Amino acid sequence: MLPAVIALGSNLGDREDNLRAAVRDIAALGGVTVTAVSGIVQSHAVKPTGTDAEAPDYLNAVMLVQSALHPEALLIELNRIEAEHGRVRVERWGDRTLDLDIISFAGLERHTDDLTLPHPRAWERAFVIVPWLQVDPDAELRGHGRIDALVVATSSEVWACDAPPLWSES
Ligand code: A4P
Ligand code: MG
Repeated sequence: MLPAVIALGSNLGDREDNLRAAVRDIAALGGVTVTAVSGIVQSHAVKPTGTDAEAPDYLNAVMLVQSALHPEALLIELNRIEAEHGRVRVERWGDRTLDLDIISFAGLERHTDDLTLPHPRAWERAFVIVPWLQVDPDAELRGHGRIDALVVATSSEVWACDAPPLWSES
C-alpha cells in the first residue's frame, strides 16, 4: 500500500452531496483504504482567464488514502466515479458536478498523456493546499517542499464551509 492524496471538487448540482458520495465510492474501492478526509472549503471558480465570481462557487476537499492500486489504475477508478456522478467534460476547467484529481502518489513523478504527478497546479491552489494542510500539516509536495510554506503563495481564496464531516471511521 502506498500513500496518495486525492482532491475532490464540485460546483454543480448538490455539491456537498456530490463530495459525500465520492468519498463513499472511493472508500468502497478494492485496494484503497481511506486514512483521512478534510473539511469542506468553498471558493470562487478558477478559470483559465482568472477567478470567475459569476460561475457557481466550488466546494473542495482533500482525502488521504493508502492505495494498493498503481496510480494509473487509481485514476481509471476516479474517472469512473466522476462519470457515475454525472460529470460531463465540455470545456477545460468548465463547471462540473465532480472532479477527482490525484495530487500526489507516494512522491512519484509521472508525465504521461493521461497522468501528471504531482498534479501540476496543486501548489498554487488554496482550495487544494488549505484542506490538505488540515489533514497533514507536515505534508510535502515534490518539487515544491512543505505545503505549509505554499499557503501564502496560493492565488485563490477559500473560506471554511460549515458542513458535517465528510467521513467518519465507523
Ligand atoms: N490528468 C493528468 N494528471 C492528472 C492527475 N494528477 N489527476 C488528466 C487527475 N487527472 C489527471 O482532466 C483532464 C485530464 O487530466 C484527465 O483526462 C486526466 O487523464 P479533467 O478532469 O477531464 O479536466 P479538467 O479538470 O477541466 O482539467 P484540468 O486541467 O485537470 O483541470 P484542473 O487543473 O484540475 O482544474 N476552481 C475551484 N475553485 N475549485 C476547483 O476544484 N478545479 C478546476 C479544474 C478549475 N477551477 C477550479 C477547480
Ligand atoms: Mg480533473
